[in-house]
Amino acid sequence: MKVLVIGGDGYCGWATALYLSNKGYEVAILDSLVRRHWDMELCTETLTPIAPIQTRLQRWKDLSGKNIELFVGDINNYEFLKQSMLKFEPQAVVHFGEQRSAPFSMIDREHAVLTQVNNVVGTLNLLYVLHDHFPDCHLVKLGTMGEYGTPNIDIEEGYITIEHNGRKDRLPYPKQPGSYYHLSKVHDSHNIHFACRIWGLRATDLNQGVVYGVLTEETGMDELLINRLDYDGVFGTALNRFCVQAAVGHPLTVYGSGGQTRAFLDIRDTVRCVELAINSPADPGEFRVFNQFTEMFNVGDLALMVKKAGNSLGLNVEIDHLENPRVEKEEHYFNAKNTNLLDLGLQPHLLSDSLIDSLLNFSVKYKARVDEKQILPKVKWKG
Ligand code: NAD
Ligand code: USQ
Repeated sequence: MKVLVIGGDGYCGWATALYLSNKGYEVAILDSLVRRHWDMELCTETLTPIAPIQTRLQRWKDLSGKNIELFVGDINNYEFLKQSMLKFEPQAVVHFGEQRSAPFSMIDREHAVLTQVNNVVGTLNLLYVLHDHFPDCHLVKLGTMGEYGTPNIDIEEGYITIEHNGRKDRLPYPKQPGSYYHLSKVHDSHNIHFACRIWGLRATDLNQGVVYGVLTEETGMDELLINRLDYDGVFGTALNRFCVQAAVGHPLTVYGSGGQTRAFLDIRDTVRCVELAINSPADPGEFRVFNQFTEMFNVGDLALMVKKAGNSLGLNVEIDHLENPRVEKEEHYFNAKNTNLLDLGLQPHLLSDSLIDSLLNFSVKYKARVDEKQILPKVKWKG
């Protein structure tokens, strides 16, 4: 199967492109490389030294004998996107190519606008190319668990059956996202759902939780294939940040009380989930939603797990509770369903088994690259 990975130079996309290529799919990567540009603007770098995309791909070809075609450009440029897709003729498109940081989207008006235009217009362009040229191609789109927010009822997979005044319907699950970034994903979901209903496109929205880890079978084959690992206050995510903080002796930055519960998964499960989704495509006209995560934790408990694992490696790990820069509930109910991917055969990696190998060991190995000035959060949701 021919699979186009949009955003294939990024954290999830790079691991996925190599995994699918290794499995025998014919893979192409399309990426504007804008994420590398945003890192430069923020004066930050991934913990792990990532090679230029062309070098990475050449190394992959030398090692595996497999070619991954590369299209460098922006999906907001419709002509570029259309011509790239006409050349490659994908049967499935996996779309990771968005601005994905909540703090980045909350810096100021410009960053909120950039995030929503980049994400919503890019996805809309993609829907039009699919409609005009590839109506049977399966769109696998990365959404986020954060689309749902933290409602006081169980979170279903995309839809909820509601009885109202004696009538019943299966409706899109209510969305209460917590940043302009998370909102951009809600807007995408609505646009994709509409395109499925009106044009009969087939799509799967993968509402992914927070991803952790840096090691996959393929990215571990050679240092030139290493994946990015963000630890800074803008692009770094909770658990990845905690491990890097533990490695350099910085107190773990739990925001507020730490009772915020989120859904998590290992990057090795991200790549597998994408494969499961493309192998059993949505039907024409179907907008399918999978909640893509394996375990739920609150950030305070995560910090305790990192402290325990860090101490077992001889690190001296302290936990700090910072004033929360975000506006979010710190004590709340959170119970999300995730049976769709398990039913398709996902066998989860558990955090308790991978914390040391996939995260703490990498953090210690590359700790000399850490710029401690980048650790504390600088973006506030209010004022
Ligand atoms: P990333 O920033 O590492 O990668 C995104 C890639 O997309 C980058 O290489 C960037 O250059 C590219 N890109 C962005 N806008 C583009 C555009 N307009 N045209 C072409 N390329 C563009 O992000 P990631 O962590 O790999 O996340 C990938 C996707 O998964 C995102 O959609 C994100 O919302 C979603 N997601 C990520 C996580 C996580 O924890 N990392 C969790 C849930 C969902
Ligand atoms: N948090 C801390 N300390 C930190 C960093 C974060 O306590 O140092 C807390 C945050 O306040 C929040 C939780 O941890 O309550 C998660 O924050 P995060 O930065 O790890 O994740 P988030 O902003 O939600 O975004 C990340 C990805 C995004 C993806 C999302 C999945 O950047 O692309 O969509 O995870 S989810 O959280 O399920 O929406």
